[in-house]
Amino acid sequence: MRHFQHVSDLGDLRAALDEARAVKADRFRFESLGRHRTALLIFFNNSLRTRLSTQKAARNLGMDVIVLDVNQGAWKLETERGVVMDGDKSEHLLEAVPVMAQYCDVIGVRTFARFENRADDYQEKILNQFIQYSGRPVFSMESATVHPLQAFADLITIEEYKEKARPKVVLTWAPHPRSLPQAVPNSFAEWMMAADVDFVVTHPEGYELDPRFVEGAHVEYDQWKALEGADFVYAKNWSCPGVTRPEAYGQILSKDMGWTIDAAHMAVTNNAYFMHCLPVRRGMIVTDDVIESPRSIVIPEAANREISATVVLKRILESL
Ligand code: AN0
Ligand code: CP
Repeated sequence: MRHFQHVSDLGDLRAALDEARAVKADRFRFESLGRHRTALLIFFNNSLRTRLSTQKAARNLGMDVIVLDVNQGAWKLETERGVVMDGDKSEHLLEAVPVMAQYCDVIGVRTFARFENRADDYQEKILNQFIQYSGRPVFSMESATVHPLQAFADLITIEEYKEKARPKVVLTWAPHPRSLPQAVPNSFAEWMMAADVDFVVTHPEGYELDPRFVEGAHVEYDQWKALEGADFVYAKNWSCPGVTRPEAYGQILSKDMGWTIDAAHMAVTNNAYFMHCLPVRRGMIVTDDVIESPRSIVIPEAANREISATVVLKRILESL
């Protein structure tokens, strides 16, 4: 595997999950694979889990790691070609990317959706410039439209906790005070559609996810109905994807606190496990009692970020 953005990049998903289980059982088994190889992790946006788990994964494989926070210490980067750079941006991505590539073998990039232009975001303009101008394998650490390391960790977690062969997994929108990207729900949907689960998505009108991620998925606008009999509840806020409401792309259409996951919502499920990628806002997305309950698996879910990243970096190293 060279680049990593989509579930299809892993090939056979069953084999990837078996590999994840093997890596988790012995995470240092491949510690000579990354010797004298350097991973460069570039952050345009904040991160706690991705920043730590991806470094840990690289070290499991014996790699060296360099972390760069572009907006704190590096020159501010211009990303548009043809502009007169008379503003606050000192360097262009077209020089910065090939320079960064000189010092590493693999590049991870966190670059959130900017919500300025839907086409730019949905074409993954920034991530693709890294692919095009670095000549290195590039993996998404949450880019404009996808968060594949998260979705892979989520699927590993569901595999570990499921109590039946084909569990019912519900992705539910929940309220949040800020405009958030669609990357997490997009990737979660993409991975659930590829997995052996009964997948249902629920959200208010206007929050329809891009068809490239939810084509063929069961969408249920009544959250209570969607949650009935669920084995896993995956809560996440996202802003308007601009599918049915193009003019509202990236905006907040609802702050309906009736969608917050509380004990009453969990009561209609099949004693479901509660999942969230974190960071989560308590009282908005989920109540304290639900996230603190024995059925909340948000911490083991975060722990599996190290496993998904180890498998992904291992596969990239094997392709070098
Ligand atoms: C980001 C998002 O919703 O995409 C990162 C989640 C992993 N969340 C926030 O910015 C709060
Ligand atoms: N879930 C996740 O990617 O968290 P961070 O934004 O803290 O990396």
